[in-house]
Amino acid sequence: MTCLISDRARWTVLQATVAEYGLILRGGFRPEEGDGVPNLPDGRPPATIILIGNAGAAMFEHFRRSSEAADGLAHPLDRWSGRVIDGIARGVGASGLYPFGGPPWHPFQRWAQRAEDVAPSPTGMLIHPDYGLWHAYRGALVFAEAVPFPPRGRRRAPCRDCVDRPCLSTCPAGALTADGYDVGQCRSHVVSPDGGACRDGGCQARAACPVGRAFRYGPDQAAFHMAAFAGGPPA
Ligand code: B12
Repeated sequence: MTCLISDRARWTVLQATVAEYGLILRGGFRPEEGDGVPNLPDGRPPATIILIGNAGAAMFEHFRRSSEAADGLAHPLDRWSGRVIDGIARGVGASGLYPFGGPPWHPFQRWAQRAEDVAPSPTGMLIHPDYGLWHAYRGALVFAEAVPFPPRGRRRAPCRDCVDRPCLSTCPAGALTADGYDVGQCRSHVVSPDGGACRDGGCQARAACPVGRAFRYGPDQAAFHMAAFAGGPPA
């Protein structure tokens, strides 16, 4: 078949499509044994995975105007992500996989490290050189065929040059330290009378990171994610 548009143009078109929802393409990879990528319904392994995610406030501005944000049902952001990304997937001959809906969960953080310049931070979240900790993954496009994507970069992980590590000393509950992340301690503090700063402003340890401050979530978005975390299953 003759290729009428270049690889770069295909990527640019897909980028523009996801941007209509405040989303961004987060790179791609060719799945290999051990990546934990499920086979296609016909039993073949997929040839391409392209990740879709969010950084900063753009996605939340779209989500907050959606029917899912207003219908009062559970998991509005997950349902919005599923509807939007399933629609995008249908338009490009792919199917969608999602970070939510488990357990078991698809290993999105492992996939992200295959696709783009992110690395584990001491918080458990992946840090991005531009977005810092202010980003997440909303889904993946799964293609049977080899679809082109830009090569992964080689940027240095910001945490490697961070001496002060404020993410490990700021948590008011002492739930995030060099010893790890104590989820129970975090949740108990967030729902307690002393947890107002975390409930209203989001995770204080995350906010202490100096990287990507321009992408910091606004108060509504921070409070939304924290309420989802405090209320039960992962956001
Ligand atoms: C279970 C889960 C949680 C559990 C963690 C339980 C635990 N003790 O580890 C809880 C509910 C505590 C949690 C909380 C949060 N989570 Co969470 N979580 C997940 C989920 C659904 C599954 C993780 C998993 O087990 N994967 C399976 C294994 C096999 O996958 P893996 O990639 O190989 O394994 C990685 C993770 O386990 C990770 N990890 C290990 N310990 C921790 C601890 C934390 C806090 C995190 C975030 C990751 C992490 O390291 C592994 C290697 O990279 C993922 C989505 C996904 N599908 O991956 C989101 C995910 C990891 N969470 C995410 C986020 C953003 C959060 C929150 C910050 C949400 C929020 N409120 O904004 C909070 C942190 C709490 C806070 N103070 O704000 C993002 C991280 C994005 C990033 N930049 O890396 C993910 C990828 C979801 C997404 N949509 O993007 N989460």
